[in-house]
Amino acid sequence: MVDFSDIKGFTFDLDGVITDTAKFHEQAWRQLASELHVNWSDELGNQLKGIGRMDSLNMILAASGEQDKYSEEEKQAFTVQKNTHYVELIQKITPADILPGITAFLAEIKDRGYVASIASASKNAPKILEKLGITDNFVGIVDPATLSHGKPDPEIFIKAGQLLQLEPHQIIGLEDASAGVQAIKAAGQTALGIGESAKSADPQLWVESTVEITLEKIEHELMISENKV
Ligand code: B16
Ligand code: MG
Repeated sequence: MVDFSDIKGFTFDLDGVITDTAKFHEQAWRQLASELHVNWSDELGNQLKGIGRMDSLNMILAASGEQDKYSEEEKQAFTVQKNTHYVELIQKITPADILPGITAFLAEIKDRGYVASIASASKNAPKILEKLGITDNFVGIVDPATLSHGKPDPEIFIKAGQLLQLEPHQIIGLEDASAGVQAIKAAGQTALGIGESAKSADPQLWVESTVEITLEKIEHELMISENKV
């Protein structure tokens, strides 16, 4: 476990950490699933959190045993259709959609000289950050189109750490998805998990909700885990 004084930056997942775009992803996937006459369940919706676009479609088709029914071209067209619907839905995002506590935390880390970057599987991340009015809080956004592997592979968090120009032990990664927590830990960063899904991957730090995230809380939790208090 690292010392709080070593920490110089943060890598942020987007959906479920900064804002709740999952509800829009779910709406768009549900609509597509209904048009393709495949099954949908809340459990399936949860499993798609943090998973890239084509992998999500493959999981939806596989849940109904239809993973081999369509050609790559057809599947590509389905993901475009889903994304067109999703992009329509996210037009209504405003700064009021930032999750509780996150605006204050971003201000706090900026004031104290920490750097931050985005490690989101979403190709729509730049658009969403702009709508939320927080683009300037981040030194960079990893382009998911440049990745060979999705979460739980560490690649996206390694690249987000490189954007910060910091070593892994100087970074805390924030994630709500189990696959994301695994990716942070595999990248050698300290994972701050948020919510139940993240807990299952045993992050070094954990909060139930974004509202709890402050530098003071992080410092305190790191000290407890080091048995210093
Ligand atoms: P897009 P995150 C993920 O965001 C979402 O949780 C996941 O549901 C979505 O399929 C994925 O981004 C790709 O998003 O279709 O917009 O490129 O949690 O990694 O910020
Ligand atoms: Mg997420």
